[in-house]
Amino acid sequence: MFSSDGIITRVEADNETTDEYGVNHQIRACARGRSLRQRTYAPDRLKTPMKRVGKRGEGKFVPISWDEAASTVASELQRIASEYSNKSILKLYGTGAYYGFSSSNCFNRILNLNGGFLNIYGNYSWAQQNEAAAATGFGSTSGSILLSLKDSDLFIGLGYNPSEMRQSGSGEGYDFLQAIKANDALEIIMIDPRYTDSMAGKEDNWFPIRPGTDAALAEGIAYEMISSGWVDSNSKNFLDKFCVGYDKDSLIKLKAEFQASGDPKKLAYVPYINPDDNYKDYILGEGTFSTKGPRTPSWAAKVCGISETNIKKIASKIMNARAPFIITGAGVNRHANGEQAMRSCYMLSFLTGKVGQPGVSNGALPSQGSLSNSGMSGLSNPVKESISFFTFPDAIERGHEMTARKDGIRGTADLDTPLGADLKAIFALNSNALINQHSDSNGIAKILEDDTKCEFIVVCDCWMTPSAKFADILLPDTSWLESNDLVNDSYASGIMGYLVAMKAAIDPLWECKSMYDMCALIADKMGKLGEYTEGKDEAGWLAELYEKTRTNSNNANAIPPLPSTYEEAQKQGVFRAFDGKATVALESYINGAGKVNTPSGKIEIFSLQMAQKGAEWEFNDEVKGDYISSIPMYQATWEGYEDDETSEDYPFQLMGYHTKGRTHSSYHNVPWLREAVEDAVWMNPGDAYKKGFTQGSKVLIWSKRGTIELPVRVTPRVAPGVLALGQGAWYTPDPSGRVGPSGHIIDIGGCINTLTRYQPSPFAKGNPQHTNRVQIASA
Ligand SMILES: Nc1nc2c(c(=O)[nH]1)N[C@H]1C(S)=C(S)[C@@H](COP(=O)(O)OP(=O)(O)OC[C@H]3O[C@@H](n4cnc5c(=O)[nH]c(N)nc54)[C@H](O)[C@@H]3O)O[C@H]1N2
Ligand SMILES: Nc1nc2c(c(=O)[nH]1)N[C@H]1C(S)=C(S)[C@@H](COP(=O)(O)OP(=O)(O)OC[C@H]3O[C@@H](n4cnc5c(=O)[nH]c(N)nc54)[C@H](O)[C@@H]3O)O[C@H]1N2
Ligand SMILES: [Mo]
Repeated sequence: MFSSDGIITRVEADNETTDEYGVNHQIRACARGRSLRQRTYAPDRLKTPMKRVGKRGEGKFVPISWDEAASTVASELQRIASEYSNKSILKLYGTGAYYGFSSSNCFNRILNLNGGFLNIYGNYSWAQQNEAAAATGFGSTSGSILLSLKDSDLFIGLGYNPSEMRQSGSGEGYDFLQAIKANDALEIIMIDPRYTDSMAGKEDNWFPIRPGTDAALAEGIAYEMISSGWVDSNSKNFLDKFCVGYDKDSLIKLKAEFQASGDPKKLAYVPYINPDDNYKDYILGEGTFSTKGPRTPSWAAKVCGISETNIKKIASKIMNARAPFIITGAGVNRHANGEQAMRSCYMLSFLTGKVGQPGVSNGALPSQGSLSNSGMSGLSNPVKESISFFTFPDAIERGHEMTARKDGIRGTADLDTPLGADLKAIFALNSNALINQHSDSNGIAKILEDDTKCEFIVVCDCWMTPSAKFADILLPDTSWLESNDLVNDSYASGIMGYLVAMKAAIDPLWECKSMYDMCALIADKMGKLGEYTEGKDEAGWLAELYEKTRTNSNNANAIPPLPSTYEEAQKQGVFRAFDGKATVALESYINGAGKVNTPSGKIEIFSLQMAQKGAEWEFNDEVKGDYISSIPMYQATWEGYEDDETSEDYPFQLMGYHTKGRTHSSYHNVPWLREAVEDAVWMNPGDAYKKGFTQGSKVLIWSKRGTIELPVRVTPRVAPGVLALGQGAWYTPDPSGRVGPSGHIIDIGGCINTLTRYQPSPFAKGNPQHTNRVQIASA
């Protein structure tokens, strides 16, 4: 970072160290990091606190003093808690600022000093896969570390794109590249509707697949493995010993064992164990599944779009591989059937019977290295109830009646005790999920416009985003180049973990304040300043948190070692640690005597929790695919490939992907990046020809929920029948009020969430944002 007279003039990436991979490689910045100067000085930076003057969402504000902003927030917080309930206050999901000290924990402190707030569980990234993996018996990011690819001979990635979504010189994308370079014998198969940068010639085969149909592919492969007798002679012992639910016998045995256990927890599951619901019968179309028919490759081919021959080819490669390493990426999970799709793909690894061996993984995302930084405590929250992060619109409209049975509410006394409060205040902190990153932007805008429903919205951001326009009070944060802080690699560093002792490059711009300082002002107005600061100023907190970080045993291997004071650490800047062990997923379970964390203690092909919730919870019959199956099953859903209801009016499947040009909506307002990475919808040449589109021509895309306008990129890099659009562009209803074919004002910003549907997934109540049916025409 170069600055003169307090102004940043140039940003340079990490050029310290000798840059040896696996020793001290450089954490080189991606395009986003390199564009920070434009981002920091963007014309739409929030410069002063503001309050809304027009209709909510109109974007009309007037500047106010910090004193007025803090008083308003403090008094509204107190009013809403006493007039309604602490459960009426929500801190919205938000990922814009990860750093440690001045994190959104500052807001947790003031919200908790006010008596607490409604919790959320889950996240937009991994909601469905976290539940799928937990139900199976592991963590969704507990896969073998990429270093162990050296022992593998076959890699299969389903919706796995580390080169674009884990960039930077220390990211998983770089690890992946190094790992495949180090193993010439490795065969690479990629399954994705898009031809991604993770391929770009490095793959042996790309099989384009229809979005939301990976489970069908997995079942076609499973059929080959089972019907050929391969499983019986190669992996049946493994499945019997480490898993439950592969066949009927395993479930009969489990049921008897649970019945005899006398353990009330186990006894409670007994009514839900139905041995007829077993994976083998389902795949072969036997037993109670005989009416469904077998899940043959020819059946699978019709659903997923990969030919029968190719499905058989993939199956035989898996059977013949010495050490198959399979990863199912989170693109597969962000669908209406994400939970079951992930579980189905995990099956491919377990069917081989080789999980736990060198070079083999369990289907989950690979484990990462990490150094730890200590954060400030958010204090404890007296409110015990939580909603899924995704269901805040429901909590506004009908929070009082939401229950565990209908809405997956957690922390209530029982399945039918209602949450008992509507949402009245939202704190959107480093979040654009209020409008832009949530589903159905037009729908949520309509709910928020009515300020008698949610009465108070606070947005703390650095820029005037689509969500910021919906604030009642806008709090301008310092950007991280204006902050002293201690930050780690977050959860996504790649194999090398690191810590950065940040030193502000410039002073806070305009009237921006750090979250720590703005919350101190609010705490003061609440009469809780002492409890908030615990008698420390910013430097005091940093010194204390640094000391905790320095003595954390997880950081003992940092290079260089952490010096004794925070100031010295800031001089050094970056600390790294690379653990060279080729850690293998579930190694200790398979090769030890332990258990996994499921009710049965085994890998659950038949999930007891899913069986129970599937039977107890209430689902909507009118929503195709709204049910939970006890075994992994391909689930045809609303607006999926097989949805007849929408196929005529909305013939294309549309999925968003995480683009190199942004982090979600962050960095959208950086002109360099808009120039570098085009925002256009990808369409297959055959489809474009039929529509008569030429390269770059403007198109309208619409769903039942909205219309967007943007250019088309005609490219064979996307499967026929599928449209792909980088997610995160800013929702911008045409100021001239032009209405599109959907009957809504056209979003000229091209935000994919103008088209997506708000429909929580069955189990996780998560975001199905890659599942959409749309129509497209020339603009
Ligand atoms: N259709 C579709 N929608 C999606 C996804 C998808 O794949 N498709 N992906 C989903 C996923 S995985 C996620 S994680 C969510 C992400 O959703 P969000 O967490 O909302 O992420 P961003 O859009 O990056 O918004 C972060 C906000 O933080 C602000 N910000 C950045 N730096 C700072 C700072 O230093 N201080 C403060 N106060 N604010 C700052 C940014 O300006 C931005 O408004 O989106 C989800 N939405
Ligand atoms: N550059 C950049 N990096 C990012 C982000 C960003 O916005 N920009 N966001 C970060 C965050 S918070 C997250 S959660 C991660 C998200 O990381 P991911 O969830 O992995 O990202 P996606 O792009 O949604 O999906 C990955 C791939 O899955 C494919 N895909 C989508 N649907 C299907 C399907 O049904 N089947 C198959 N086989 N493939 C499918 C997509 O085409 C894409 O290539 O990325 C992180 N990294
Ligand atoms: Mo995410």
